[in-house]
Amino acid sequence: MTLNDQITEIRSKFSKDLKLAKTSKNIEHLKISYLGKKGSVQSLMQFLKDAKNDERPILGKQINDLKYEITSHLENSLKRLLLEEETIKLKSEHLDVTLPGRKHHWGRYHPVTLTLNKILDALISMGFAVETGPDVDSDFYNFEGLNFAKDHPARDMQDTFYISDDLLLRTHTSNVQVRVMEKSKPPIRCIAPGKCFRNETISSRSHVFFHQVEFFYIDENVSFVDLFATIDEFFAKLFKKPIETRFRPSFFPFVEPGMECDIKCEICKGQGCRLCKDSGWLEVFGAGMIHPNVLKAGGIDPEKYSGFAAGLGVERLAMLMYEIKDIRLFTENDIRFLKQFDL
Ligand code: FA5
Repeated sequence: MTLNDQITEIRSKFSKDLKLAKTSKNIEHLKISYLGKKGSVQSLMQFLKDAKNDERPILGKQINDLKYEITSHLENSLKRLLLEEETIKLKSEHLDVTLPGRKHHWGRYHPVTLTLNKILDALISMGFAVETGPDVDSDFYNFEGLNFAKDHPARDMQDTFYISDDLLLRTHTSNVQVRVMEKSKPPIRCIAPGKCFRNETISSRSHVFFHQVEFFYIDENVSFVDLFATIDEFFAKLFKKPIETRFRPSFFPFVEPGMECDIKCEICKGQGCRLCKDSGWLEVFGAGMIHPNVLKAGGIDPEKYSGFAAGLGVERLAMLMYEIKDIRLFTENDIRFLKQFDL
């Protein structure tokens, strides 16, 4: 086959291949297969080796012309395809900078946490220090050390979730009292916040899971007067406005005497509603002078020391502070409810 025949064949094959090339990558492959070291145009150099001296410049020019022709076709196609590819890419990555941004949703404190923090701030500012106790505790710390004998009927006041004969979910934060007494010497000013569990019927004011804050003070000559003064000061700090309270004598085996404290229902302003069981008052805590048997169980001499203790329900206070009508709302995790509370 002559050089001319070969050139014609390469040209027509190249023209077909070029038509089939649809991407810049295809063009790169064509460049290699036609103009590369082992490409079809390069293979024509064989003709120059075997040609006579006077024919060589003519044949060389023919090969160079073909090379130039193929190169310029490839360059034009490459430019066109690169432009097309860039346009497609830009379209697919289209960014509308005028669109409004996505809103970030900030987390908030749960209303029970907000209330708990306010209670702790008030009591800490009055000289109390925070201690904690376990949610799963022994019968001793939850009951026996607190003067509830094994068969004491007062155990029925707090329906208990038992894990075994001796282990239970604590029914109140009073389980911290004897623990703290065992490891500290009076004067003791302690606050114990935490979760409590009772096997009770759930209603708008009571739940099986709730929070309490226990606070107690033990020293020489602590009296009922100290308890009342502390409660007054505490409410003034917590509500930052006058609050109507009511005290009723009550029985708890671990205090003597004992009482319960009610606050005027903020929801119905004392008129009576579902939350306060139409009484106009909501029970928020129990309190009293620590029973000598409890001081003894904690290793403190009741002849020398006395103390008061109180345990308040955090959800009940939160309901009054934020005018929430149903305790179940705290655990339903409804974002519309939770979004309403701010520091
Ligand atoms: C006690 O738990 C005592 N440990 C309180 C105490 C401490 C008395 C120290 C004396 C000395 P009581 O069962 O009344 O007492 O509960 C205290 C408060 O916890 C109640 O006033 C109420 O506010 C809250 N509470 C009790 N049960 C529930 C419940 N099921 N759901 C929501 N809050 C509750």
